[in-house]
Amino acid sequence: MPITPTDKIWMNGELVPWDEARIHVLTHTLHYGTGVFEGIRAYETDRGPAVFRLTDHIERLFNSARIMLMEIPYTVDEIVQAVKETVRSTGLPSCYIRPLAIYGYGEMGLNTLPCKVDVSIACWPWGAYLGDDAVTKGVRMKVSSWTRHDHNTMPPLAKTTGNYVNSSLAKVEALKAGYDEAIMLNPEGLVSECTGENIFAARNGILVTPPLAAGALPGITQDSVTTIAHDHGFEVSVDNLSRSDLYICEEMFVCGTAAEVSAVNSVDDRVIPCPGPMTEVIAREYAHAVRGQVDKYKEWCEPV
Ligand code: PPE
Repeated sequence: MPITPTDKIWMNGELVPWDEARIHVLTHTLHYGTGVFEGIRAYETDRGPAVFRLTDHIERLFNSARIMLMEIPYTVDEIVQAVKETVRSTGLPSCYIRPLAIYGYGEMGLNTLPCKVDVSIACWPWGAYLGDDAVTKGVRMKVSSWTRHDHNTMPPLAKTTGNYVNSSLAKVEALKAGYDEAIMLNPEGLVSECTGENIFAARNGILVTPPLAAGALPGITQDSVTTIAHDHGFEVSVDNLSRSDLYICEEMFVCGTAAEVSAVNSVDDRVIPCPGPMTEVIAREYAHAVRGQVDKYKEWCEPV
C-alpha cells in the first residue's frame, strides 16, 4: 500500500521534515531485524483527533523492548506525548501511526548491548487494510505453509521488525495463491494468528481466540473486541483452535489496528457464513468505539 507523506516525522525528540527522516545504510537494525515497533490508529472524534488506546500500545512497545534487552531512552509518557505531538503536526483528523525503536548506526556485529537506540514516530493516512469490502463481503483466508514462531526461536510477544519476515513470507504466499490473508499455525500445528491480525472463530456459539502461548501477539484490538463481545452478552473463550475448527466454525473474523474487525468468508475454500451475527455487531460497535461514539469506551480514545 503506497504511503502518502505528511509534514513531519518525530526523530529522537524533534519533529523533522518528512524527507529528512533518514538513516544510514549501516544502521544496525536494518541488518539484523532487531527493532521494535507499534501500529496505532488515530480517529476523528467529537473531541478532535484521538488515538485509540495509545498508552496501551506504548506500554506494549516498551515490553517488546524489554524482551530485546533494549533501553528506550524515553519514558512511556514521553513517547505518548510525542505521538500526540506528531499527530497534531500533521493536521490530519485520522491516521495510522508507526512508532519505531531501532538499534542505530555506529556498531556492527550481533551484540546489541553497545548500540545506541533511535526512536521515531511517523504517521500517514491509511485506509482499509484488508480491502474496503472486508467487513461486509469478508476476506478469503489460506492456512500458510509457513509456521509461526516458536517462543524459543523468535519471541512472538515482542513486536520486533524481524518477526515480520515470517509474516511477509506468509502474506505474499497467500496473495500469490489468490487469497487475501494467511492463517499461521504454530510448531504444534495449532492456530496462532494471521500475518497482522488476531483470530476469533465461533464454536458452539462461543467466540474462541487462541492463547498467547499459541504464539499470537497480545492484540489490543483482540482485547477491545473481547470487552465489546462480553458487553453484548457474547461468550469469549481463550482456547486452542485447530485448522479444522476453522473449517467448520459458525462464523469468523480477524482483528487488528490496521485491519480493524474484518469478517472471514472462507478458510482454504471451506465457506464460512459471513458476516456472522456476532461479527456484524462487534464490527459495528468497534467502528463506533474507536471514534469515541460509545460512552463506556470513551477512555479508550486519547485526544491529541
Ligand atoms: N498479530 C500480529 C502479528 C500483528 O502484526 C498485529 C497488528 C496483531 C496481531 C493485532 O494487534 P493489535 O493491532 O494490537 O490489535 N498488526 C499491525 C501491523 C500491520 C502492518 O502491516 O504493519 C497493525 O495492525 O497495525
